[in-house]
Amino acid sequence: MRALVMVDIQNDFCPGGALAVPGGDEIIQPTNNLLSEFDCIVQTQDWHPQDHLSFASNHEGKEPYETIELDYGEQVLWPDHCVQGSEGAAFHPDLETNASQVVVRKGFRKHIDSYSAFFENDNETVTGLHGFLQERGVDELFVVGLATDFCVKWTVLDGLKLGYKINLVEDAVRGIDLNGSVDKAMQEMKDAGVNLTYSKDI
Ligand code: VGL
Ligand code: ZN
Repeated sequence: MRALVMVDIQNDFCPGGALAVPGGDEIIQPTNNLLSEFDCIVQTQDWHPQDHLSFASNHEGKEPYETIELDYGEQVLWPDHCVQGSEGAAFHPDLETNASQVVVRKGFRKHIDSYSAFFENDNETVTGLHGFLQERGVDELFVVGLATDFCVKWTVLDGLKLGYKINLVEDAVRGIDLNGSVDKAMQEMKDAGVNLTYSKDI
């Protein structure tokens, strides 16, 4: 059984948003076109408290895109984005969300960032998505969304580790691209065994 996973298609990751991904809104049409192909549709939603540790504004003297070391490793500091309940955290208004069966929120714990749809960045705290998919008999995922080099990448890598067959829909993802991070992410996902596909082929 297959599922579509739409990662973080939220206003703040689209042009005009607080952490805009170049061309982020271009993925909406191909994503909407895919919905009728799936019986199981999942969305993730980045959902941070205002005092979240991933915001540069919460670290004296730090600017967005600098990095800090945390217990769980390196953390990129971001502009304030996807604050719980804000317009920026809402799904893009053109995204068709009525068919979504579950929304997985992530990044709501002040002290842990969360890129992957499966685990928070400590690699330990679970979101519950794996349990949901297992109970639904899902063994193959089609992943679309934002951003290729962060939340999409970690969702794909964790999903592969958990044993799912994973298809990345290349025309329905876009990246932030910090120092070549999109190319690096694509390589990491390919090395880990992702299958690349296009929305028109699904
Ligand atoms: C994301 C950076 C911070 C993403 C979320 O959705 O890729 N990136 N929070
Ligand atoms: Zn975030």
